[in-house]
Amino acid sequence: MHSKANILLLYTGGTIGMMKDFETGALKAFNFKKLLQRIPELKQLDCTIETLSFEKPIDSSNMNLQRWVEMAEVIEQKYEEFDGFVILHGSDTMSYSASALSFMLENLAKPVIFTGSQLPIGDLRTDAKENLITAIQIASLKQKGKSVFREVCLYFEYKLYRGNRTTKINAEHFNAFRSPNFPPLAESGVHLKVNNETISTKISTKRLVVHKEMDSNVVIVKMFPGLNETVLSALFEIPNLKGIILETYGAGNAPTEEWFISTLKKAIKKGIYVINVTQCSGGSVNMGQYETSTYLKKIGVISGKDITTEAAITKLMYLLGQNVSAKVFKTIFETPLRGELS
Ligand code: ASN
Repeated sequence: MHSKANILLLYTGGTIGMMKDFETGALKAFNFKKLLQRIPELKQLDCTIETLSFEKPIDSSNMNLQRWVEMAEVIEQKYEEFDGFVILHGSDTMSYSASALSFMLENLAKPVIFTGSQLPIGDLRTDAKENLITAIQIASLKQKGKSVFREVCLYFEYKLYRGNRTTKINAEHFNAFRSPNFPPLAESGVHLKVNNETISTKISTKRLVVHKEMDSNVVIVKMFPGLNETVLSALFEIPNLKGIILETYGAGNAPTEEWFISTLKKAIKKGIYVINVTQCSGGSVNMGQYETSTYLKKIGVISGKDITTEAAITKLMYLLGQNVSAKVFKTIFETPLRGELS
């Protein structure tokens, strides 16, 4: 007999559950249970849904490490009870959270689907209903008794993506996300088309392990013509700084000037990890393709390959939190842990 999937819906905040403040006109988080009552369509879904909410829902600009742990703990505590998890989250930092959770949840064998919307669910033209309903259907999807999606995903505007491959690309369009270096896992049209070649088919028999330690002594630096020695070297003097995501040009290129290379070299010698990520919205770092990246490779800069900045910074915080030894840090960073790089 076919048993109904049991889905847990966790509301963390975001536009999806917001309402306009009467006095200021600004959007702010609202009691989500009340809003859910306005979606009678949910009763038609072929699954049972339970809801949970952050005590104080937030605009996702207030997302932080503690709240990632809160989300991970909900999944840890409810893991056996539910077949899938849908996390309602503001779109602004959704790609960071999806990336972070992908690293925090090791051996995940059930779907964790992040979604949200650009317009509140109460708005007449809202994109929230479609996102929410389809995300729940996706989380319920099973084949031969096993969940079809067994990873952290992000669903938005008819596309399901691997969460740690996404980036928010538009502040206004309903089509707000892109996965520049990895194809969608599924597309929703008249039919829900699953892209079988892209989904993780690893069947983990190991128990879910939830990693809660992350280290935020890190920074992202975007290169620009004009970045000077005083500024760059001051950054490396930050007490306790452990790693830097360097957003370089094109295929991982940076200036060849002496001061630049020696500043990086000094930092690496001090034990600070420097990770090379491209500031282009698609494509990969390939150190050694140009002379302007050969030096970086020589001095021990780590290649982020085709990782997004969101996945790079969360992977860095995650690996630092796991106290990965300096000997293997580079190798581990350059190896895909959750399908975040090719
Ligand atoms: N500021 C909102 C948030 O990220 C944006 C949204 O959800 N569309 O919480």
